[in-house]
Amino acid sequence: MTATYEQMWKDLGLDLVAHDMLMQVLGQGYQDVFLTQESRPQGMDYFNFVMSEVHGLRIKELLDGKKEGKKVIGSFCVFVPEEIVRASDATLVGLCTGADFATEEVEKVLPRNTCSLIKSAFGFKLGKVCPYIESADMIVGENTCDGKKKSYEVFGQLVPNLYVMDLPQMKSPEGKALLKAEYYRFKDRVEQLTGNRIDVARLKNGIEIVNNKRRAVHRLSQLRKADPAPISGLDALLINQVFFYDDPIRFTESVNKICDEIEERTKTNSGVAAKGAPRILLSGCPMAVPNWKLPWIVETSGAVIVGEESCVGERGVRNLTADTGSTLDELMNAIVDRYFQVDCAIFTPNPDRLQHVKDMATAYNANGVIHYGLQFCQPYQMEAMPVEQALEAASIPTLRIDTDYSMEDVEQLKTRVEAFIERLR
Ligand code: BJ8
Repeated sequence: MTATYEQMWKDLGLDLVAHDMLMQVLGQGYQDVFLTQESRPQGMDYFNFVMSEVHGLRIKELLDGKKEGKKVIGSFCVFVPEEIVRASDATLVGLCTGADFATEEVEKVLPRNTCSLIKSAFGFKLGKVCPYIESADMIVGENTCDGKKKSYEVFGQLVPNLYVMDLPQMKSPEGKALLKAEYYRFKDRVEQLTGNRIDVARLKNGIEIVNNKRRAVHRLSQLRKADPAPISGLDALLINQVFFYDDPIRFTESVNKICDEIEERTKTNSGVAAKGAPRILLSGCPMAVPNWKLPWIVETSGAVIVGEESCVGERGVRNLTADTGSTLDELMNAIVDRYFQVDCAIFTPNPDRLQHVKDMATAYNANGVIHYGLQFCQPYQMEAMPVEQALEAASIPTLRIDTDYSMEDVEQLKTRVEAFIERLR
């Protein structure tokens, strides 16, 4: 891949030496974590390919699209409405936030006690290793947690095209009105960027494309309820991660294809783990590529992950956007209604999330829940306690893990996870 795309990366301004190093680590990590798994569905070949070309062919596709006038919009949060981006014939991509990079440089501009996810975004920019950031015509930041909100003030000095979306903190009528106003402002900005006016037909089309993507992931989630689990949590997480990068129509087809295969598996009671293996629901902070540490520890300790209560998982895709409106305002209201249900921990109070975690544990027949909080993430770390209390009160065993992107605590985490799995047995 390196030779084929070297000029492209150079033109994007990447640091080729650092990028090469990143690709090597990523490739090795992928090999160790994913390709060593047994009984993977054949359909994972497609996702292996996507990952092998995540900085190659996919970037070339985006750049080819740009030559034809198609804009690329980068985002860090599931509150950025993809429907509006699609309606303007632009492409939305999730930006890299799943690994430590250029930490020394990052800590010159951000406090050390910033969560790994934010530091990662800065590291990929400062280290010049993310072709997505460099390809983006606009990068959307959002006022969610304090860390992100304040860090965008600094990020705005590193990139020329940052757009900040304000978001409510409470699920009140005033909060909803703010979201609506911000989505209209975003629509106007996207129209200005792309030169494409968003009308009813275009917005309906955008809604349909994104809903279909979500429907395919819902189908996969339903199939994961089977025992034995027909797909590993790692592979399902990977599919949820690719959701943010791939062409949406191709992604939908590929997920449906793997679901056909998995459906057959469930009919013959075959799976990736033994029937009755402990089943875990993960809950908490999003896990972006290549953050596979905790799922890898869990699934190499004898348990299988059957669901993710996460923005890279069910929180991000839970609801569809109604497409029945016949005016632009009705469709915009439907988009607002859909996103206003996202139960991110930045909301206060946030009772829906407690209910969703409990409901998911029951629906996926999970024996226990592991709450994953990134260090220095106040919203999720603070919410971990009520989540744990609510689950334990419902007799669902819960383990709270706070970690970061380093590998230093792997042994210690493994010991805790193994003890938890023992408890579930
Ligand atoms: S909707 S979860 S994607 S904000 S881990 S940066 S919260 S300190 S990522 Fe998120 Fe949107 Fe919410 Fe989802 Fe802050 Fe916590 Fe870091 Fe986080």
